Amino acid sequence: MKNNLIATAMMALCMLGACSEKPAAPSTPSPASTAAATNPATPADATYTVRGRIDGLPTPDGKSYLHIHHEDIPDFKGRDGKVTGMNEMSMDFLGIAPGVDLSQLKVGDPIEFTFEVRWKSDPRSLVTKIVKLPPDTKLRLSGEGK
Ligand SMILES: [Cu+2]
Repeated sequence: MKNNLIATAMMALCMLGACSEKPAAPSTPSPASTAAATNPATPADATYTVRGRIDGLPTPDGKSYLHIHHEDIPDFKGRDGKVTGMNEMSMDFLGIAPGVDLSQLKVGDPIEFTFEVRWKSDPRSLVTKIVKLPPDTKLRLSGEGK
């Protein structure tokens, strides 16, 4: 009985985001994760369109991913559906939809991108669109002019 209570309390903590997320992907992408990226098993829980700057691009050896320093996402919803917001951060995006062309992008490019979030299936985040912004675009990112 006591153990049940502890387990319940720990589950509640997890739902509040107290647990750290599991690593998003194995170090080498497997065919299964590629399949998941192109054919998610569940509908998106939310979709966000955000501005940011390209911090890194995927390499064929799978050692680097699409890395974006994104602006604040004030309407970001947590696993429980409540709006928690997400501060600006530099973040790996492992899921990239087949229609997204990364070939014209380079590190440092300002972009506006759209990504879907799925809490119940992989990929956790799936980038579905990237639009390049003018090179002189001022982004609200730390270390850059407001
Ligand atoms: Cu983020």
